[in-house]
Amino acid sequence: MQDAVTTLISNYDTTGRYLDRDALDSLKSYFDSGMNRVQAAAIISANAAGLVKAAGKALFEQVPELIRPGGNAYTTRRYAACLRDMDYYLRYASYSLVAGDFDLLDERVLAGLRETYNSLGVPIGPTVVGIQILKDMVKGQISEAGIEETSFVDQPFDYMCRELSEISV
Ligand SMILES: CCC1=C(C)/C(=C/C2=NC(=C\c3[nH]c(/C=C4\NC(=O)[C@H](C)[C@H]4CC)c(C)c3CCC(=O)O)/C(CCC(=O)O)=C2C)NC1=O
Repeated sequence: MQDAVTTLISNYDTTGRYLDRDALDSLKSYFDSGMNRVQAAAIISANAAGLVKAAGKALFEQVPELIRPGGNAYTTRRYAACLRDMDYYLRYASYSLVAGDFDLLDERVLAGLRETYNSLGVPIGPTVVGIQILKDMVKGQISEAGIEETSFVDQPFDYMCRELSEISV
């Protein structure tokens, strides 16, 4: 599992180079955004249960077929599994925000997910909608907390959506 710093260092180490201007610029921007990343993770941790509940509610309002007979989130067990998956996406997004890297998303979340979802008939499109709703809710809370520049928050959520959609083709 890599973070922004270990990824960068291992790239330079592979070719035996000292850190150059590009490396230092990218390290500087990682550390400059560090406090905001940590604060974003703190806000997510403190509000996780409420965020997952609200995002699930919004998803089922937007795509009500999911919780009707025949829908993939129909029955209490599958409804709960769906919210649990939303909780996974949120928790791993918070780790990835701190790490400044997607490696842990590949390794811990996305590996083998397509096969699992396909074999259980879990629809990718609505899952992506759910992740986007989570993202927007998180961004709302983060800007309420006074962080003006929230675009860094998009990255892990968008990455998971992109990878999920691509591998589902
Ligand atoms: C931390 C990494 C990780 C992920 C991501 C993960 C996902 C994951 N979701 C699963 C199931 C599931 N996932 C869903 C999710 C949904 N159904 C919908 O209609 C919605 C679109 C969506 C919620 C947004 C459902 C309903 C199931 C149960 C499907 C079934 O058993 O029939 C399963 C099958 C095993 C199980 O039920 O626990 C896995 C492995 N597990 C992991 O360890």
